[in-house]
Amino acid sequence: MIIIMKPCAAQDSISAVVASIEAKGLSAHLSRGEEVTIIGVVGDKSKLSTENLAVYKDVDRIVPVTESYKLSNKKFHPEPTTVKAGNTAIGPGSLTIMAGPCAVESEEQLMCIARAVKAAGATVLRGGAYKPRTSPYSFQGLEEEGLRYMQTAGKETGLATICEVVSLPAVEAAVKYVDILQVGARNMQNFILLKEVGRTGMPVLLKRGLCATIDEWLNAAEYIMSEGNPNVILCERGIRTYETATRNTLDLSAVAVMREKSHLPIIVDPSHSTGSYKYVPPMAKAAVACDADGLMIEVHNDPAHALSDGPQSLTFQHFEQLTRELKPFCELVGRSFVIPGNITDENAAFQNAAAENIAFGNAVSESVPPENIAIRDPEVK
Ligand SMILES: [Mn+2]
Repeated sequence: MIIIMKPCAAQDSISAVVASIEAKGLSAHLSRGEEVTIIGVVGDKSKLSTENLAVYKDVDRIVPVTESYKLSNKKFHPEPTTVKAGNTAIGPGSLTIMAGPCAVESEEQLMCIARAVKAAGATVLRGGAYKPRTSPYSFQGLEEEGLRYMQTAGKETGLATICEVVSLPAVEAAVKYVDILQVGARNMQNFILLKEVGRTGMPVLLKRGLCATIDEWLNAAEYIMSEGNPNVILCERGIRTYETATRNTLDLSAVAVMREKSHLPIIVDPSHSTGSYKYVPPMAKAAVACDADGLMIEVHNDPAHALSDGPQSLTFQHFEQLTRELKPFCELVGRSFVIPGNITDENAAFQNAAAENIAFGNAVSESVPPENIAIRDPEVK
């Protein structure tokens, strides 16, 4: 339930209600708005009699919260939440772009991508060090070595960093190196992992499961928040439907529904949801137009030779073009978005280097799965 205090309720009155809740062994969560303060109650509410609370001074009304998720519920916290990570803040008023390779492949590769995405307006560097792949024979990630490269790239560019964690040892390692932990779609209901990332207190990006309903997704967020961690960012990354023309089906209506149900920031991943670099720009624009707080986009210096998710990765050139095209959409929805630019020449040099395969070395390129190359346009063969 939530207890809505009268406008300008005295602090003594608020404290008295909180004390009575805590005396019954329940927890009280305060949300102070501009006009009213809301007190959310978490725990077995049968221990509390609403009649008793209603007579407390300055209590306006008591509203039951029927949803099983409480801390992530907008009724508990009507104002939108901003999550701070590294040098950036994810929430209302700005558009956050998280960009980078699907998988961290080498230090040089990550550095060149980090510089390119920063110049184009990204403020968060993504990169997988632990890759939960559909096939056990696919590249599984560089693990802690990849995390170290993420930290170096973050320090050198000033970008915040995000990396997926797939196990408890991965959480233990990642907290030392990156700014945001990501729980991937396949682990959305790995409740042990959710509790563990909750206990870190670090920002957590929670991707929606392939077949998860919005209620299940918010309950997963609740697992993290109930460990005392309010820094949860939601990420819509496409759901499984009967459609096979795209990798998944991007459910943009989830952004609108989340705005109504939750105060947590929500970002959209047009890369994994579509599976093709061609569909990333239009879906990215649609996500900004429907008021998402940010985007997560896979960018690679040489998509045809990417060790993971090459077909859906944008080149530097495509990514720069996309962020320029996103500017007017940001203005329409009242979100600030800055493109620092100015290192274009440097980017071009990196792309040339990639083309000559310096970043990878021949050993890696020989192991490229042929389907990664075949699926790309003739222009990037
Ligand atoms: Mn990927």
